[in-house]
Amino acid sequence: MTRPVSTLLPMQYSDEVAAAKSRGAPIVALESTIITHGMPYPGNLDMARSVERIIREEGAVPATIAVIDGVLHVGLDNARLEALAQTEGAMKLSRADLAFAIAERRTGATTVAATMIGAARAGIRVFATGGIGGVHRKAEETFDISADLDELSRTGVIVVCAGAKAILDIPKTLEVLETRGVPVVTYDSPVFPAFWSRDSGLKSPLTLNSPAAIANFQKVRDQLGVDGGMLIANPVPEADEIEREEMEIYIARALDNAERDEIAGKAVTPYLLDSLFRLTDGRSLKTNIALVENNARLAAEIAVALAD
Ligand code: PSU
Ligand code: MN
Repeated sequence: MTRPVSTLLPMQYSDEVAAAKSRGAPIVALESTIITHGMPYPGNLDMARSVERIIREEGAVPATIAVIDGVLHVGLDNARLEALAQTEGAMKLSRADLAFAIAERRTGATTVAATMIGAARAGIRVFATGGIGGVHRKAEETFDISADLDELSRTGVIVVCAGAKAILDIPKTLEVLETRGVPVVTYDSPVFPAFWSRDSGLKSPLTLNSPAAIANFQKVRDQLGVDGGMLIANPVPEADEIEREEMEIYIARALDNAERDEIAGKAVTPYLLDSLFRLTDGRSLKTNIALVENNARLAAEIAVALAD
């Protein structure tokens, strides 16, 4: 059972999220593109359930966001989560087409950008994901820069990720974030992580060592009236990482395949992730799941610290 938030906006909270909102409990938003376009079934469903469980264990409430039959859901009950994980042909929604999917009564998964918009509308300040979109390699030719970066600059949500995916041009991604005024804070490490690996070879712009310090930084930003989002980079646990040098070999092959198959636009990131899954015999997926779980835990801790 869910209830409408407003008669104007077709947005529905799950019972669990509605209850959390009414008692002011910490909530962590979760995206759904990672479920529909980022991982194969049934691993995607296991991942979606385990991140929700971790967030509850840490004393917060999970809110997975998706558009189902034209309704923007903030929090998915079990049946909806299960159905979404098996939906083929769901749209991949960003700022440009979130409203389109609602207007046309479609079903679509939200990327980082669209999830931030949904979270902000629902008053949720913390969001956990795997890796954000960024500036693609050869962007100087393709102009392929994820709308996630623009969204981070304008929407006031803290996004916890494992860095930018190593398939991207990470130095250029950090440059764009700096230009747009997005704080990039690596958790407990001086180096910026590269998703599957703990070290991108680049120094992190900022470092903080506790959820309380991150919450405090956000409070000062609020006091100063500095709006927009903030990126928290949380390195994948050592036991689960794939070293950068090794990953780079697979990435080069995946990028070659994408060029050969003339992949462009929204299809690029899902294509590369799937290609890497196969090139690494599933290891990249195991690492991907481990880092999302790790991010869910930190995001919940930050949400709890913000509520204090
Ligand atoms: N991180 C993952 N898996 C994913 C994504 C991120 O581990 O599937 C998704 C996110 O939804 C992110 C999107 O917003 O990829 C970026 O897509 P693009 O590069 O087309 O902007
Ligand atoms: Mn793109």
